[in-house]
Order: sequence, then C-alpha cells, then structure tokens
Amino acid sequence: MADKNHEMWNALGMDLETHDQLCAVLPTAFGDVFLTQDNIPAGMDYFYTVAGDIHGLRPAELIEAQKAGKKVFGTFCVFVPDEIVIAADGIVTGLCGGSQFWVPEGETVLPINTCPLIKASLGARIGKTCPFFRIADIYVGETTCDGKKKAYEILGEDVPMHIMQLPHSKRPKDMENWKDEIEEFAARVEEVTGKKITIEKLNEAIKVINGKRKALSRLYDCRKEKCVPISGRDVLLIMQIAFFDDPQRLSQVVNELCDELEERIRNNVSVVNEDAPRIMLTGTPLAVPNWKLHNIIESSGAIVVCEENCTGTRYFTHSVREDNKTLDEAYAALTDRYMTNINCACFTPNPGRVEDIIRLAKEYHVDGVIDLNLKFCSLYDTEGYFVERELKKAGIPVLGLETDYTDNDAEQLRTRIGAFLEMIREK
Ligand code: BJ8
Repeated sequence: MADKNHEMWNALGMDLETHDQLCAVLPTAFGDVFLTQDNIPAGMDYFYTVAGDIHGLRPAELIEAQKAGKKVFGTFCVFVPDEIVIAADGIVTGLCGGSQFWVPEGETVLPINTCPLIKASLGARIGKTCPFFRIADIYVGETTCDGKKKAYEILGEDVPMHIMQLPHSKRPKDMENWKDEIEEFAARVEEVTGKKITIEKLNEAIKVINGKRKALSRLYDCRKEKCVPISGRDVLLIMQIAFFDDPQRLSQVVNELCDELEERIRNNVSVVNEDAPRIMLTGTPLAVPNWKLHNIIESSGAIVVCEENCTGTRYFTHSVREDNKTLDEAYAALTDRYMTNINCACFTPNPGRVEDIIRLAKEYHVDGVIDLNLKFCSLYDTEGYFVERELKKAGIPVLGLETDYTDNDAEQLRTRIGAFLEMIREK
C-alpha cells in the first residue's frame, strides 16, 4: 500500500520527502487520541480505516473518478452548495487544513497573524504535501472572512478558482444576491464539468446531500441521551471525514453506526460515567487532523456531546426542499437553506448563532460550554462577547479559549479546562 501511495503521490507532483515526515507522525497522533479510548463502537472501524490511510484511500478513488471523466471541486466552507456540483456529476472534497505541519509553509506567503486554518490550507498547497490539494481540478472560495478572501487571491495565482461572493447580512436583497451567486456557480460548474444541470439531476443531488444531513443528525441525536454511546472525539473524526468522503457511502456507514449506538442507548452502554460533565464546543471549525481540544477535554474526564461549529451542527442542520419543479425554485430552496440557516460569525448582526447555542445547550443537556477561538480569528473572537454574555445570563457555565494548532499551550489548556470542569462538578 505504501509503495502504491508513493507512486500516486509522485504522479501528483508532491514533495515526497516532506510528506513522508507528516506520514511518520500522523499514526502516533491518531493512536494517542483515538486508540487509547475504551469501549469504541464497532461501527468506528470504517472511519479508523479511512483515517489510517487518509492520503491514500480517498485520493485514489478521486483519481479513478477523474480518469472516468469526473471533475473534483475543492471547497473551504460550508456555504458552498455541494448539491450543484453533484448535479453536474462532479465530486466535492473539503480542503481546510487542520495541522500545524502545514502552517510554516503558509507563513511564507501570509502574515503570521493569520488564523492557522488559513495558513495550513495555503501551506498544504504551496508545500505540495496534501494529495487533495493536488487532485482538485478547481478550488471554490467564498468571501466570508478577510483572511480567507485575500488568501484566495494568492491561491488563485496557482490554481483555477471560483469565488462565491457571500453577503454579510440576511436582508431580502442579500438573499437575492446569494441566489445569483448560486446560479453563477452552477454556470461555472457546468462549464468545468461539461454537463448540464437539469431539475431532475439537481433534485436527485439534493436528496443525496439531505440523506447525509439526516444521517449526521441521527448521529448527533444519539448524543442528546443521558447514556452517551460515543465519544466526542469519534464524532469529530466522522464529521471531518464527511467533508471528503463519498456522500452516499458516508450516509450508509453513519446510519449503520447509529443502529449500533441506538442499541447501546437501549442497553445503557455509555462511553463515560454518568457524572462526567457534558460539554458543548462552539466557535471556529476543527479541520482534520485538529483533535486537540476534544482530546484534552475527554482525557480530563468530561465528554463532548455537541459542537456548534462548521465541523458540527452548522454542517448538517436543515434540509433543502427536494420536490422542486424548476431550476429557479431549486436555487431558491438552496438559497434558503444556506443563507437563512448557517449562522457564521461573518454575518452582522448574527443573533441566530447565540439563539442556536442556547437552544443546543438545552437539547444536549450540557453542563458547560467551551467557546473556542482559533488564534487571529477576529470574527469569532469578537462574537464571543455576545456568546459568553448570553450563556451567563442563561445560567450556563462558559469558558472562552483561544488556541492554535501547536501543542505549546496544551498544558495550559489542560489546567484551565481542569479548573472549569472542577467548577462544574461543584455546582
Ligand atoms: S461558515 S466558520 S467554514 S467561514 S477561523 S478561516 S472565519 S479567520 S472557517 Fe468558516 Fe465558512 Fe464561517 Fe464555517 Fe476565517 Fe475565522 Fe479562520 Fe474561519
């Protein structure tokens, strides 16, 4: 397998020597975080296999699909409607970087005080150390935060890009603008794939992605129970894989896992003691392989039961209407789902996010919320003011944390999280 992968990476023009250094550390990092857990559900096997060959299995499938004439679209944000790409027989793969390994390379072209997600994403492309960044035929960016917008200009010198202009409010005229952007994106997708998007194909693609949303929703529902049948770490890994795996296969394996988890709930099989504090994470997304916070929280005796972020609830909540009669109706349905219901901090004002957080805290019976910010993300950092104020008003303990992808602050985070959990236990 290793030789086959090397051949593939070589053909992709990757820097094999540097990439080998990443391959050497990932299995240990993965083992330390995941394989140290007790009582792992059998249904995690699939996800551990994918993670164990993360730069081999799926990239090989994508290359095969390209040989059969399909085009691969790389994306960085949950605002990009996958349905459009799938309706034109294309494939979507997430590209956000979650490893410190890629950050120094990103810093060669970006200011140091850029968030690590952006630095890692550019670093992965520039350093030629991620196959997904090599495979994608076109990248799709979006005007969410300033850091991403400007970083896309740099990326655009190196790869074909399509940028979706995301309005930063949700007024009727903003909705209209976003619908225009979706239509423009559809035209670009047709041009890249050479395939026409029909209403039948689009409704079909909507069903596929809704199926994935329903499966992930079902998975999250299992975490609302008093008996918690799966760790937060495992769910985070599933969510990260959901961004690049085949959507139908993903739905199937998640549903199979949910059968097992629901059985566990019936038999009261929990992965933690009943008195383990239930924690919700909110804030910036956790791109693969960023498992740092979940690992610290759960190895400190608590359990993460919900993530209100884009590698959590913001990715799958709300479905798109499936029985659209015309393309115009379908684009309006996509506009509605993507604009109305994703409460990213790039919107102003953004009261829906605080409402979501309070509602989710209740639904998942959380004992405390950790409001996580990736260093240098001023959007989520600033919005933390409202998040923390409203949580305190609602009587829900909250801890604001800022971190990056390094392990330099791991001990400090462990101490702060430990003190927070202690405070919750004494409540
Ligand atoms: S919808 S959260 S995926 S933009 S953390 S790069 S905001 S400086 S990732 Fe995001 Fe879409 Fe919003 Fe979700 Fe910028 Fe902040 Fe970095 Fe961020």
